[in-house]
Amino acid sequence: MSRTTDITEVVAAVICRAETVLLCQRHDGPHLPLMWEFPGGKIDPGESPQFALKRELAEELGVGAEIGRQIADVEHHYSEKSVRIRFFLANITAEPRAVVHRAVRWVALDKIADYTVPPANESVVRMIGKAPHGETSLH
Ligand code: DGT
Repeated sequence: MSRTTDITEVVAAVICRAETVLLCQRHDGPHLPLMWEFPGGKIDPGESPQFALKRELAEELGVGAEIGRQIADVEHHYSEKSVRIRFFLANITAEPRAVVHRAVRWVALDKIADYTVPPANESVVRMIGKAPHGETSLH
């Protein structure tokens, strides 16, 4: 079997609002416990990345969403699995609720370094921490 078939395809949303970004805390568990991730999840068979991300944001945050451009494409290998995560800018239509996460929080961009993120997210966090406002907004 080729290695690429073992990669889990994931999408995640970078949702910025007034110098903050939405981070979601994972539950205490075996995989990435209590880390702060961007909302999103696995792409189901037959879904486009954008469709999958809209579905995940509805399921995880209880909101509608507008998906913007892709800002990063990261491959990461955990000991037990490999993921490819595509990160998209997005806007949401309502205040998010922690439907599946332990907590959701709007984090000031200059405080984001205080949050422990999954290793696969570190380059994206550095990028948005430095980006001028116009580059993280959808329009
Ligand atoms: P699972 O694997 O079905 O037990 O459930 P999760 O919650 O571990 O996995 P899921 O469906 O959210 O898939 C996302 C995978 O990507 C998971 O291995 C965690 C990893 N990941 C790394 N950074 C992020 C991120 O910023 N957002 C999300 N949603 N996943 C991330």
